[in-house]
Order: sequence, then C-alpha cells, then structure tokens
Amino acid sequence: MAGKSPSTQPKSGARSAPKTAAKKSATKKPAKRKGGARNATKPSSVPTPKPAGKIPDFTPEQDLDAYRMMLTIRRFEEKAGQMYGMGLIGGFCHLYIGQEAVVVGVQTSVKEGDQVITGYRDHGHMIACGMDIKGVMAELTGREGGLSKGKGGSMHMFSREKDFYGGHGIVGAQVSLGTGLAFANRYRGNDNVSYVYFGDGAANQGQVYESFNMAELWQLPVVYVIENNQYAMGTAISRASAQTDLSKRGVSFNIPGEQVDGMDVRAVADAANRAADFCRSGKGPYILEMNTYRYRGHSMSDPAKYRAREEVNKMREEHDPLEQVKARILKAGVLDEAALKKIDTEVRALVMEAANFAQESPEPDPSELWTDIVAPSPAGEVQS
Ligand SMILES: Cc1ncc(C[n+]2csc(CCOP(=O)(O)OP(=O)(O)O)c2C)c(N)n1
Ligand SMILES: [Mg+2]
Repeated sequence: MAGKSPSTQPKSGARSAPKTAAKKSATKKPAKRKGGARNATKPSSVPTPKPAGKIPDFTPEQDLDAYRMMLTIRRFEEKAGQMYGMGLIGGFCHLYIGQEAVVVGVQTSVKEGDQVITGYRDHGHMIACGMDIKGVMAELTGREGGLSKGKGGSMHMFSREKDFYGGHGIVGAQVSLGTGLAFANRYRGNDNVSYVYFGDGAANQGQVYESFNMAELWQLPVVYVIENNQYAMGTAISRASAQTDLSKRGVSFNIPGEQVDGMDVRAVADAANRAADFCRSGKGPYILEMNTYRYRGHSMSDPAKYRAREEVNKMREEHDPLEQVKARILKAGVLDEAALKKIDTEVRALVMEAANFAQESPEPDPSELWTDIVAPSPAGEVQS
C-alpha cells in the first residue's frame, strides 16, 4: 500500500520559481489595468468564447444525446424557477440555465468510478450524473422523497451510487475536497479521475491554490473545471480578478490549462476528454476554463441589475448551447422540427412528473431531525 501512495518528494525545479517572481515584482511598478476596479461603474464586456482550433464534430447520436440531456436540465431548471416563484421551494436556489453545455460535455469523458463534485449551482450536475430527477426536485421542495430526505435543499445533495460528492454551499470548499478524492484514487492505484467544478469567483479563494499545489506535487488525477459564467453574484470577473484568463491560474504550479468555449458542447467534450486522458495517464492535474454564461440571476432573489438586458439577449441569441445543437441536427437532416418538438414534449412530461412527485411527497417526519447527523462507524454503530 505504501508504495502506491503519492510521493512527497518535491518535483525538481519547483524551488527556483518563486524567487524569480518575487524579484521581478519588487522592482516593477504596478501597471494600470484595463477593466479593473477603477472601471467598476462601466458595464462589463463579456468575452466571446473562441475555439482554439478545429473542434471535432459530434456524430448524430452524440448530438441527440447531448440535446436531450441539456434540454432536460433546462426544462428542470425552468420548472424549479416557476415552483420557487409559487412558494413551493424555499431557501437558496441557483439555476444553471445557460451553462448546460459544460456539464453535459464534460460527462462524455467520465467513466465508471470517477467522482464529480461541485458548488451550490448543482442541479444540472446531478441530472447529468444520472441522479433521479424526482429525487432532486423533491429535495428542492424539502420533502421526504428528496435525495437528502428533504433535509439538504438545493445546495446539499449527494449520491454514493453515482459518485456525486455534492452540492457545497461554501464557495471553494469543493476544490480541496475534490482534490482529496483525487488523492484517494492515486492512493488506491486506480485510473479514476476526480472532476472538480467551481466558479470564476471561487477561483480567487485561497484554498484553491493550496489544492493546486498539492495536486501537482503529488500528480493527482483531478480535472479542475472552472465554470467562468462571467459573474460572482453581482461582481463581473473584470472587477474582481487581476488575472481574468483563469486557464493560467495553475501556471505557477506547472498545471496545464486551456480556455474552452463552454457554450459549445463539442468543444467542451473535446477538451474534457483530452484533460481526462492526461490525468488517467498519471501526468497530474489539468485545468479547463469553461467560458460560459448564466441567463438568470445569481440566485432566485437576484434582480440582476448589474448587467444590461441586451448583454443577456446577445448571449442567448448568438451562443445558446441548445440552439447550436438543434441547428446542427436540423441542418444534417437527422430530425425535423416535428421530431424535435416530440423530444421536448417527452422531456416536459418527465419534468412535470418530477414536479408532481415533489409536491405529493410528504414532509419529513420530525424524528428525522436526529438522523444522518453522525456517520456510522465501520462496525455499524452510530457514535455520539
Ligand atoms: C466562503 C464563502 N464566501 C462567500 C460566500 C457567498 N457567496 C455565495 S455564491 C458567491 C459567488 C461565487 O461566484 P462563482 O464562484 O463565480 O460561482 P457562480 O455563482 O457564478 O456559479 C459568494 C461570494 C459563500 N457562500 N462562501
Ligand atoms: Mg461565476
């Protein structure tokens, strides 16, 4: 077992780097930045995602699978938003609408035993991981049939069966936990990869860099998927980040990274498979910055006054992930409008079934307040 544990020896060359960087910054005057804090009142400009090279095409089957999954996420989120407005869902609720291509594309590289972990904008990840949409919706309504028995809510769901490790409300917390999952893979000597999703805002969290350091030092199999949706709550990335190219955030740790058009599911899948191959072959961590966009507010209570309506409309009209796939399907003659409409009707029916289940499932029994607080010991007894 000991032979399989990650080496604690520092990699050669790692020590000289900080010295050079420190010397340079001591003599250099701080440069004036464009779009930084001084421009805080200016509207943010959304960087248009650009493909790095030729993106491999999807087969018609891949396009259809991606379309159906992205549509399921979108219709689920629309319904959740509606139910929130009706007072059927309470507490925090962060919708994933606009970002669907990220998780759906990344999932094409996930294999049995790989782990997925994310923050609080997690409904899409759970659906893409194959978790029961009825269980997700019933958790949002706080009912017994929810994946956390109605005790976790939108941000706190988990599935050992699907290797989904949450659902975390503390910004950035999932990065160190997910790096730990990668450590377990390395320790066990398997070829599984841990996929760690976090946002552009979370990318400024200190624990992210402690995690990066250990991940590279121990060559841990972890794909860090930074979902850059351009805002952290109401703060545009250019107002909060000195380095807005988040794919470069691993440079000082020697972690490779790339920027990806996160609105194009083919580009996401291509990059994710490249990153996963890199990690599985024992080369250590990899960073993917997904340039994406959320159409709704940060959470259900956000009126989104920090950005112009036109900005949102432009992204929807020119980059919508579902419309891109739909256009390809129609152009290639794989399906016609009527057949696509039928898929939409089927998806809506599944979401409606989940919504009904989430309203019919009973409230958790008050005795549940005292369960699932402490994990059972390996011997089976619950410790107090
Ligand atoms: C440690 C911590 N600090 C602050 C918050 C409050 N908070 C919740 S979400 C959020 C913004 C995070 O933005 P980003 O990482 O870009 O993710 P996004 O919401 O855009 O998906 C903040 C500051 C928190 N939950 N945890
Ligand atoms: Mg963000």
